[in-house]
Amino acid sequence: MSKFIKNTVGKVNTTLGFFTLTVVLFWLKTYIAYKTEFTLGVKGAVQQFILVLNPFPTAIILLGIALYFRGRLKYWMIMIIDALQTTWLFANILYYREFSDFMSAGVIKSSGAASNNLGTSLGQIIHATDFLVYADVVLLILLLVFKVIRIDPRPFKLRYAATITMIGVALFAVDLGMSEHDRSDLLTRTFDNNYIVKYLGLNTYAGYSFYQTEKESATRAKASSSDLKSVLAYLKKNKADTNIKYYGKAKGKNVFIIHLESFQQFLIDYKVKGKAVTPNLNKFYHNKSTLSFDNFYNQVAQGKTSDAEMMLENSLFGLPTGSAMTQYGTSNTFQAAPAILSQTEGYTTAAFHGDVASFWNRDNAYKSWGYNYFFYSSYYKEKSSYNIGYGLKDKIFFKDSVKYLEQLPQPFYAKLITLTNHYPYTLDKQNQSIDKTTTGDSTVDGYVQTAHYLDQAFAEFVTYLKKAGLYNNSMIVLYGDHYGISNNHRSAIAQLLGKKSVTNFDLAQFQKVPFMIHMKGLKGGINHTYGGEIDVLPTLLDLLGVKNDYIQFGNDLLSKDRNQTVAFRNGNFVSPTYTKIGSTVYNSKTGKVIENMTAAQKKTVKQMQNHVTTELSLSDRVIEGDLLRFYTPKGFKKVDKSKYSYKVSTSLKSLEELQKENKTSVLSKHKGKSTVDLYKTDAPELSSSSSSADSSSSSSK
Ligand code: GP9
Ligand code: MN
Repeated sequence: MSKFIKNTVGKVNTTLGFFTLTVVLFWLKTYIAYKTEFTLGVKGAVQQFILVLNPFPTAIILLGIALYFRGRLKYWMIMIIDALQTTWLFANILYYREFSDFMSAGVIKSSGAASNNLGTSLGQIIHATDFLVYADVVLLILLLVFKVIRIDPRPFKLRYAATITMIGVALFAVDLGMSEHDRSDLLTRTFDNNYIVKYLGLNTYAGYSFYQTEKESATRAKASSSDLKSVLAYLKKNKADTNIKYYGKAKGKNVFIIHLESFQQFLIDYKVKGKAVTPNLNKFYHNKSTLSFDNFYNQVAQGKTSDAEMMLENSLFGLPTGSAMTQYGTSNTFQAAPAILSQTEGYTTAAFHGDVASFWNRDNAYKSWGYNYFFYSSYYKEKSSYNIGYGLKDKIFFKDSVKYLEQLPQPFYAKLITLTNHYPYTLDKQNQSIDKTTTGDSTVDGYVQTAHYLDQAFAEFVTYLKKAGLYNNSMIVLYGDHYGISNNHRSAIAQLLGKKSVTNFDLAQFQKVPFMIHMKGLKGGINHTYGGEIDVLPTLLDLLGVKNDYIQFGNDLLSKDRNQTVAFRNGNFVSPTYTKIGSTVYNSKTGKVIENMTAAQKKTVKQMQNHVTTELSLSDRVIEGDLLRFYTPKGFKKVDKSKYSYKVSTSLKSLEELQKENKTSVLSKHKGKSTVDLYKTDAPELSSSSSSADSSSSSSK
């Protein structure tokens, strides 16, 4: 036995032995950091396995570079590479502690470390124990210096070095393959830095981030203010007039944007076995003070939710691939709804969401958009039963948002992003209160159950708004972000719609999502204009009576003379007359293919196609060239991201201070007495605590 130990220890005196020891130590500390410093949301055995595996491939490849060097130099190369990798780990531990996100190349390049206040607060976030990540590097150097480990000066055979590189590459391929299998489109869709680290490791994340940033800054550098000319000319030509009947009707009101996750229009008034799936939303939809749009389409691409958010709050399209919010949200200049409303109308702006802050890069993009507050998962009480899928269950999310909502000075602009109605539409038994559909497609049939749950959660929130006095002085905007059932489920879709089969035209119609605007005194009704997510911001700004000189690609949905051709991100379009999918043109009234088009029809369709292609490409040019940095409308000040922090302690303190100086919050209006008790929910997860809270409040009366 002792011989075995001696032999093994002896191996450390060979190049391969020393290399292996360095790799293992680097792996160990990375893994410990994964577990203790970052919240990677690892779920299930496969992800756990990938996490264990992922530090190895790049460590082997990178440290392996040293093996191509001669003599003693290869040892020092190993140590230099090890120290560099460790510094990247160290920097990310600190950065993550402050921002709940990984450091991106963009942040480093734009000396964003300073603009994110990292420099000033470094002293507060650094712990003495953080330096322990360097322990193995220091130890190995000392062991070499004091010759406890002897340097093996013999050249390392080239073919062995190459074999080690190949092992690294092979392991990388395994890691990538398993990751893609578990989470497809990992690299192209760019959801979340956490994902890249969870699946591919910190080093790969570094490479990925630098590659993306380089690509982006190249286009950015090429762009100039003259590129704006064609954009401005296009917008001038296409701007629709405002509708005097509605202009300014919502001036000064609070604004609620309620993001209905994966919610499609077909759910409105839809029944399963005679029971309405969304009775409360149906009522809201048909309310005489609700403007409801029944030809409103989602226009998202791969960026899904983030594309919807980008369109809704900037009236800029998402990108053909990936997510504009992740790729450009940190570095670009924006003139988004929150910034416009807070700067020009004095609104307090806040986003609420029960997922981690880094998903879709919200933590950075929201700063660029001028959100004063962003309440994400860390702001909510975490309990495993409170979560499903990506995060908090909607009923708990809405209820627990109230304690922050009531502190916002009015008027406010509050966006609440729901989550439970998300693929794969699973819901725990105790929350199921409607039967599944019976198409036999297991990813489809749960959809009505989570939608039903979302409907109930929404109703509970509305009841609270009424009790708290918010219902009558707010404009409540609802929208579905994108489809819930993808086009891959043709047969299930046909069954849901009561058809034998569905055509591509039907699938285009299936992209409708709800869009509703409710406000006391608003002349409501079902509006049939054709529009999409790109049109929301100009519509809302007109209702709020805000002067709109911004670069926006949509048009007020209430305008009488608007162009009703709705672009899908892939260049297809729908309109009241023609629908074009690929090269096939349909009559939008009948849904039939137009076989032999007349010359006049061809000309019209061509014009429509031109319009669509132009608006998409100009919007891309604005984002990819960061063109808004060259255009600041009068009365608007460029957003300074460094002024915003979404750190829990900072926001809570700021809200507390606001209560003293500004007396307009709901809390102030209730003389400092919280309105949280007004909130009633039947969420079973809260039943024991809420009943004890109820009994304690009643006994104190
Ligand atoms: C995650 C949530 C879901 O935070 O917004 O995004 P999606 O998968 O719908 O794009
Ligand atoms: Mn979504």
